[in-house]
Amino acid sequence: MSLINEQSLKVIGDDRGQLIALEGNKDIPFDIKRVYYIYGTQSGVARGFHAHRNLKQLLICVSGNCDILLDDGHSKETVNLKSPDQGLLIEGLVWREMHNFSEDCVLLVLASEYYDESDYIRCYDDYLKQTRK
Ligand code: T46
Repeated sequence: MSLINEQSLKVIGDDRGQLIALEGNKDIPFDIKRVYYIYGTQSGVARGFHAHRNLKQLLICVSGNCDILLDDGHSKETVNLKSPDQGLLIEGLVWREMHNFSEDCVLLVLASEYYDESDYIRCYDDYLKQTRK
């Protein structure tokens, strides 16, 4: 089974342009407790390099593009997020890295929980141990 769970977001368009509306527990499979966005990432810089114990997230590149690498401890897959109507759902114990941010990239993230540093696994060796329990 693929690690990449892409969600095609419904676009409401008319002659003025496009609009996408996302409602928790309707358009996405969790209640939205937190929203954050990443932008201005310097060329050649990668982010992420962690997994989450419980968090569910939907990632959307609302401008520009970037690569998201997902790793379940057995296999790795990379998806290029490049369109505002393309969502990437990440749930479960999955290691994630973000690479190749375009200069204009704005990565919007909808999250199922409030920020909690104790939910992060930031050491890859610890992550692998967790996946092999
Ligand atoms: C993820 C990927 C896709 C907060 O204070 N509140 C927040 O809601 C977040 C997300 C971060 N922070 C603080 C924690 C760090 O001191 O902001 C700093 C940078 O966070 P971090 O290094 O974790 O950022 P990324 O880009 O590596 O990862 C982020 C999310 O943290 C993570 O949950 O899945 O984006």
